[in-house]
Amino acid sequence: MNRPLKIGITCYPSLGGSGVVATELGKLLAEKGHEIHFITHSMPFRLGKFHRNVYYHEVEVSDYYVFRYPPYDLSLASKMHQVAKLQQLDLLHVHYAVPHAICAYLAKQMSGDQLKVVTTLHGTDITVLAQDVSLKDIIRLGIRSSDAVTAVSQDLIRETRELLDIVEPIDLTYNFVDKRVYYPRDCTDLRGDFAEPHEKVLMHISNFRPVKRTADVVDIFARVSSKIPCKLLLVGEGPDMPRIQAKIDAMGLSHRVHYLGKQDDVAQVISLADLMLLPSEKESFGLVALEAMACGVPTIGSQAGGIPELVVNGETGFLSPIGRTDEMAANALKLLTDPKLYADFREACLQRARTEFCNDRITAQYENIYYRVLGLD
Ligand code: GMT
Repeated sequence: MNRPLKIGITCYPSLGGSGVVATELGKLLAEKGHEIHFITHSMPFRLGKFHRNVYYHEVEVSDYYVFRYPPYDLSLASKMHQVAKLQQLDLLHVHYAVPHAICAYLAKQMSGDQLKVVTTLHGTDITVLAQDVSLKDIIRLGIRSSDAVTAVSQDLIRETRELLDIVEPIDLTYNFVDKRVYYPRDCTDLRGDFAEPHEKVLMHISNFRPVKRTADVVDIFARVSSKIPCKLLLVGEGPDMPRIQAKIDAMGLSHRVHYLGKQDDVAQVISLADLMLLPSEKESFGLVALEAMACGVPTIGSQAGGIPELVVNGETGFLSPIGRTDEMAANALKLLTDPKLYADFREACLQRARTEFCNDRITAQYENIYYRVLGLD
């Protein structure tokens, strides 16, 4: 049994799968006896109530009048150093390369080499930002100067190597769900608010950005609802939402669609669904497909990025080439009209989520990485 660690965690606290994973990881590590210090610009939104061994340090940014752009990155780096010194942190675990890996690098310069840095890549920090010439070299510096780098799928590792010429090792650490939170919830009462007993429920959850291809969600639903009675539940908010609402209206589907907006209790919401739709253009992992899998809900989606590492085509869902909404709709209908097939998929989902992507397994992988970089393995 190795000693408990003091770990600083930095993430985007207010949005996205990366913030969710970082916050859940911090809470789980704290339960295992490690001391966790979140260093972020606001309280991580999944942190919730008071947790033993969890501390929160807010980064304050100078708004001195000469600054056209307030220097958040420098304030974060200073705060990381201050917290590391005061709390005698063993390491900083930063989620998302920009600017967090660079800030951790600066903090390490201030604190000394004993402060180790672990960087987790989540996707768009590489697939989008590493293609931006104004950021590419500094992202490479952040990655190369980290003591360990992890990525949430093999596909993301491949892309990081290709885009940034990284030859150093990158650990694969898949995302996870807490099995005490993500399981099929009883929705007997609630489901009636959204669908009649004979209707199927299709769901999409995202930030409604172009990369999610939410227009494809509507196309798939239109095809399915032309064949069987069903409802579409849209969860989340984002820039494409007005366009999607207009498309739904124009297709005469408004009476079949419910807009739930942003929701916190995702496991409860997902348990309302029969199918999750994830036809993304790009997805380094696709956390929502895992959340659905853990609630026994198969995913119909695209073969983009890391999704095939998570959703086993023909076992826990069906995957098609990006944009093939005809095939996706046909697969949805196949599952929704065959109760035996659906029951098999549901069981396979629960099994896979509880084993391959279970919190105990992935948390232990991160701990092994921490002990390794500290020379305590
Ligand atoms: O695009 C999003 O959904 C948000 C983004 C983020 O930074 O949180 O998600 C990325 O990280 C998630 C957690 O690791 C992954 O599940 C998503 O697949 C990934 N998004 C993309 O690759 C587009």
